[in-house]
Formats: sequence, C-alpha cells, structure tokens
Amino acid sequence: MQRFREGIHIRTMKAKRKVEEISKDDVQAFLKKNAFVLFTVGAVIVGIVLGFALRPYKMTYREVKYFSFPGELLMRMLQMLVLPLLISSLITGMAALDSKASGKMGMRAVIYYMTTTFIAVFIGIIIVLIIHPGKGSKDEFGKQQTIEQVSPADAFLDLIRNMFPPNLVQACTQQVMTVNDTFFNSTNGTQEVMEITREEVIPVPGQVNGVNALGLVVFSMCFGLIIGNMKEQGQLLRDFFDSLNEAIMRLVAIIMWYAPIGILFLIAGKIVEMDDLTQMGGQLGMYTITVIIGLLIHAVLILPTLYFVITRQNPFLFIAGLLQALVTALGTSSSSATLPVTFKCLEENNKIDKRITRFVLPVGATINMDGTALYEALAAIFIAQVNNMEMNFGQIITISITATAASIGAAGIPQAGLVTMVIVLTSVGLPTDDITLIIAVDWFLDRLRTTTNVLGDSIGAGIVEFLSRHELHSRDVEMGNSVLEEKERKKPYKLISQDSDFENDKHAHSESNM
Ligand code: 7O9
Repeated sequence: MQRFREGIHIRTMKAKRKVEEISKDDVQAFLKKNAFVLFTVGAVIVGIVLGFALRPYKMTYREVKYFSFPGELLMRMLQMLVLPLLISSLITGMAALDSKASGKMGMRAVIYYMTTTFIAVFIGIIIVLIIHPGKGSKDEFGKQQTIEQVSPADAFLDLIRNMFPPNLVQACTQQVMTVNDTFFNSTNGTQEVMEITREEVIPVPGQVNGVNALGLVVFSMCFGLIIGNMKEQGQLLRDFFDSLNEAIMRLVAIIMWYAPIGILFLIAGKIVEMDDLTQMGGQLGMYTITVIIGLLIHAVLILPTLYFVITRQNPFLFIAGLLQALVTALGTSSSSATLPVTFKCLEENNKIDKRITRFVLPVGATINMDGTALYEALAAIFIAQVNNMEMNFGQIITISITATAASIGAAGIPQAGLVTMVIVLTSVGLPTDDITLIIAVDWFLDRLRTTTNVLGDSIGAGIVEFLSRHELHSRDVEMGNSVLEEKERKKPYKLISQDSDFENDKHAHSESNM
C-alpha cells in the first residue's frame, strides 16, 4: 500500500513537472507564433498613446501630414495589391468550382449577406429608438454647409452601368457618375439664329476617380466560370491566375511585416489631427456612443452567435485569428485596403479553404457591409430626431430598405459615402444638409464600421466553408488526392485540440483520484 502511494506521488510529481515544462514551451511557442498579432495590437496602443502625447504641441496641418507619412505608405502598399488580388482570386476561385457548386456556394453567401445586413439595420434602428440621442434642438450644432442633391434614379442607374465597364483598363481607375448639366432647349433649331426658349437640367455621363470594383467583380466572376469549364484549353489561364494569386499572397506576407509601423502612424496621425473632443456637443457625443453600442452588439453578440449556432465552433477563437485584419481595418478605415490582410488571416490562421476565401472575400468586400448598413439607418433616424420629426412605421421600413441597398451598392456608386446617405435621407423626406451635423465624428465611426464590415465578411467565409464542406470534399475526391493531402496537412481547429486537452485533463484527474 505504502509503495503504491509513493508510486502515485512520484507519478503526479512527474506529471506536474511535465505540465510546467509544457507551459513554458507553450508560452515561447505562443509568443513566436503570435508575435505578429502582438506587434499589431501593440501598434494600436502605442499609436493612441503617441497621438495623445503629441496633441499639446499643436502641429500644423503640414506637420501632421509629414508625421503620418509612414501610415500613408502602408495604405499605398495595400492598395497596390488589391487590384491584382481581387482579379486573380475571383478568377481562380470561380474556376476551381463547377458551376453547380459555385452556384450553391454563391447562394449561401448571398443569403448570409442579406441576413446579416438586415439584422445590422434592425439593430441600428432599435438602438437609436431606445437611446434617442437626438433630443433637444439643432441649435446646439454650429452652422451648416449645403450638400449637393443627388438623384436616386441616376445613382441606381450608375450602379448598373458600373457593373458593365466598357473598358476594363479604365475600370481599374475610374467609375461612371452621371452629373447634371444645363441644356438649352430650342424650339426652332432649324433657324440660323437659335432661339433659346427653355432651360433644362439633364443628366450627362461623367467619370470620377476610384476603382470600379463592381465591374471588375462581375467580369472576373464570369471569366473564372468560363475558364473553369474550358477543360484542357483553359489550363494555361487557370495556372496563370493561380500562380499570380500565389505571388501576390507572398507579397502580402512581406508587406504585413511593415503593417504595425504603418498602423501606428496612421492612428497617431489621426488622433493628432482630430478636433478637440470637448467641442463635441452632448447630442453628437450621445450619437457616437449609440453607434458604438450598435456596432458592438452586432460584432460581439450577433455575428459570433450566428457562427456558433451554425458551425458549433468557438467564434472567439475564430475572431482571435482575425485580429490582424481587424486592426488593419481600424487603422486604414477601408475594407478594400484590408482585403489582402483578411485573406492572409483567414487562410493561414483559421485554415479556411482557399476555394472559399478566394470566392467569398472579394464579393464580401464589395457588397457586404454590415457596419455601413447599421450606420446609415441609425444616422437617418438620428437626423430625424434632431429635427423633431417623428418617423412612422412605413418611413422606418423605407429607411431600412434604402440603408440595406446603400450598403450593397456602395462600391458601385461613385463617391458613395455622402451619396448613399443623401439617398437614404431623401427617401423619407429628411433634410440632406443635416449630414454636415455628423461629419465631425464620421472619420472615427468609419473606422469602427469598417472593422465590423471586415468581421462580417470573414465570419461569412467561415460559415460558408462549414456549410459547403460536403461539396468541397466530394470535389477533393473527384480531383484526386493532391488537394486532399494539402487539406490533411492542415492543423485541426484550435477548439478541437483544446477539447482534447480537456479530455486529457479529465483522464489525468480520474487517474490521480484513483
Ligand atoms: C469600408 F473588391 C475590392 F476590394 F477591390 C474593392 C475595391 C473598392 C471593394 C470595394 C471598393 C470600394 O470602393 N468600396 C467602397 C466602400 C466605396 C465607397 C464607400 C464604401 C463604404 O465604405 C465603408 C463605410 O464608409 O462605411 C467603410 N469605409 O468598409 O471600407
């Protein structure tokens, strides 16, 4: 008996030492593996501290611009990669699937986008009605500028026009935007001296700078689908775009080393530049808080719950893998510039199948903007509250539909930020000039909604992968084992390994209890 007890004692001591050793190694491995993430998160903190520390020095605008130059460089590098990445990933993503599988997957993605966007709008409306940040009058705000009117019909037609770019090279740099022009209408044009009788404002096609993402997405998807069905004849093109995609992803890996520095300066520069916080009136402050709460509910409660309910995996482990992308979104306030980092995080940290990310992420970055939808609906009702206008049920429904449409169409509507807001307001007869009331805090809220947008796209990729696992698997079997091998090399989800640790712990306990 005595010996038996000693034996147990020695065994537990050994086990304890082993646990200690493992945890030490684990910490080191953890640090090594997560150095990137720690750098990036550290960059945000240092950026905020540095920004506030430099505020008392009252830098001039020129100095601030020089100061945030390293951040500007990061933006330029990321944007440099977006175009080739978007095109190559969509083409290879579509080519890797047969039309039936891609149709099914596309359906799932679209259903996910629609559901989450509607939920986001709903949260925005509920939260702004509950908190009611627009109490009081408009006099609290300073004087207003006027906002140019836009015709919703023209914006909608531009959206459709942008889907079909007549010149693909131009689509990489410009979008069409219909502008109003004055047209002199003469009744008797045949006479030599024209008599001007009537002045009419007519829409004429114009161009504005900016990537026509929608046009490129439509083209790349069709092109990918075609070369996917071309059998041997399409092999060359498939290999070409596959290789292009791989090369761009390697460039992303290099640029990500620079990302923490860039993000630090982007954030610090913005904090130095911003207006005095104390000037922000009570209503505007309440409005900011309302938006933050709405976005938080969507990002921390709704999306993770949806992920958990569908995949039965820990959503917060999934989000932890995305941290770098989320921080980049916060720093750049552009979900398209974040796209390269989102790809890297999902494919490498979360082990999402490449066929899914290549197909779901670019489309998501273009049409799925939960944060933007939530924001536009919330802002419209806030403006109604500031004007002491009661919105009836019908008007609220109108706002939710236009806000959803605005978030879907944003990438296809030129100069979307303002234009979509104007459309939402005009749809229910709210004064559009009041957009200037909220412009003061827009730069800040833009960052938060961009983070929500990126999170929505990424969780979408996770959910679509889970729902499409059977099709992906049968495709693997069909294509032989080359892809399968790669898949098997994948580490299992962290949750699973944690579960098994838990199992081991349980065994250890039951053993020592014996
Ligand atoms: C936010 F697919 C890509 F990556 F190539 C792509 C390129 C450009 C995707 C989208 C775009 C694009 O132009 N997007 C766009 C987004 C254009 C105008 C407005 C917005 C809305 O932006 C969000 C917001 O303001 O709420 C946010 N800043 O997610 O980037």
